[in-house]
Amino acid sequence: MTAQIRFEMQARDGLARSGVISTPRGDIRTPAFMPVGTAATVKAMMPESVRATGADILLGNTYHLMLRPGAERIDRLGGLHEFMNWDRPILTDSGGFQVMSLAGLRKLTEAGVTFRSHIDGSKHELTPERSMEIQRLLGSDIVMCFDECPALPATDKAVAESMRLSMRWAARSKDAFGDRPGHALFGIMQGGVTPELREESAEALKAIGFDGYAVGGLAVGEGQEAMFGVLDYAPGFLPEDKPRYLMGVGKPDDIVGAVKRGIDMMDCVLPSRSGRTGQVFTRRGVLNIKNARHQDDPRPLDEACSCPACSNYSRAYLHHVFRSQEIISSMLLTWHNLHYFQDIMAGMREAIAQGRFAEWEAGFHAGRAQGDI
Ligand code: PRF
Ligand code: ZN
Repeated sequence: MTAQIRFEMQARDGLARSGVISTPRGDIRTPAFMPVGTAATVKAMMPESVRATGADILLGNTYHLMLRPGAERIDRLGGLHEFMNWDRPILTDSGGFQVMSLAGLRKLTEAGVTFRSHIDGSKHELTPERSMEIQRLLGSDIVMCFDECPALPATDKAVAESMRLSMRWAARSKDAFGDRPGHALFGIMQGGVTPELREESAEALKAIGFDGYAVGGLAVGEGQEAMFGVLDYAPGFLPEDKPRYLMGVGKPDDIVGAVKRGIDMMDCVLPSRSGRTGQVFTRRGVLNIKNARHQDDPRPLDEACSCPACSNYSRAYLHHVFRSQEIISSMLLTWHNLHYFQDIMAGMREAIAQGRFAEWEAGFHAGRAQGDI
């Protein structure tokens, strides 16, 4: 067992990087995609199945788990890994972002945020100190700073004030986190789509000093072009030798574009959520299994995919169970989507290691341009 969390960069190709984050609970191969296990489950998947898709790490949520079943309860039951039967690394988000998108009646002050639960309307408070405590009770391996993520578009003044508040909260998060060997604390850069604010935020985080650095505040309605615009410069403000995590991204082409620009980690509900709504990601693009054109189709979702859904079931069957609202539909489609996302990550890691990322990327886009899926 390694006592500390370390990032070893093994290869670079252009701005893309590949490496390994080693933790006491196992290695995280980067670039890494983290499936979202919001409520102590990746919906419709057993943890061993999530592992079989190729995931090294899951994401959990402070906001959801503090409300139900409660962080102190999870601690009493042995921590989140034991509770949900996932013994590999877990990264937890800090709660502020979910409060802003899900909770009712929010009140933001210098101290933190008070809000009402989206589940039962009960009143709660989150501060940097309480978020660090909850993430410690959960037993999170990679803890995120408590931050505020403004919805875009917003005025420069509003984005600047919000970013500076997040930087003060980052300093408080670091103080409250303390010294915890084997656990990492990541800072979160904010600053919207304004280069000066992104740079100021990065400088503030570097002065505090973190084990890794997230790019927050993107994929909040600005569109891919604006997001890539920020990713063209923002990773360059961050230390070379620490992992860089793009929060809440994204579609396959967002992920590929982010890795190309120097991002090492990502998370998104897209593959799992889409699995439950019938949206399927394949090497040739997106299809919706609900569509009647699949009802007589004996082919798999993706000829080149080795997941159980593609190995053992036809599109016709998957169409049928989706239309019949059978639970196996969510299970198989989620499995396929997660497997495909992990295949993309594995493909990029290998290509970066071999110095042929550009070729791999051209193949990725060419496959999607074929149409007729
Ligand atoms: N901050 C936190 N979590 C997040 C984000 C953020 O900015 C985003 C933005 N896409 C997703 N999740 N703490
Ligand atoms: Zn598949």
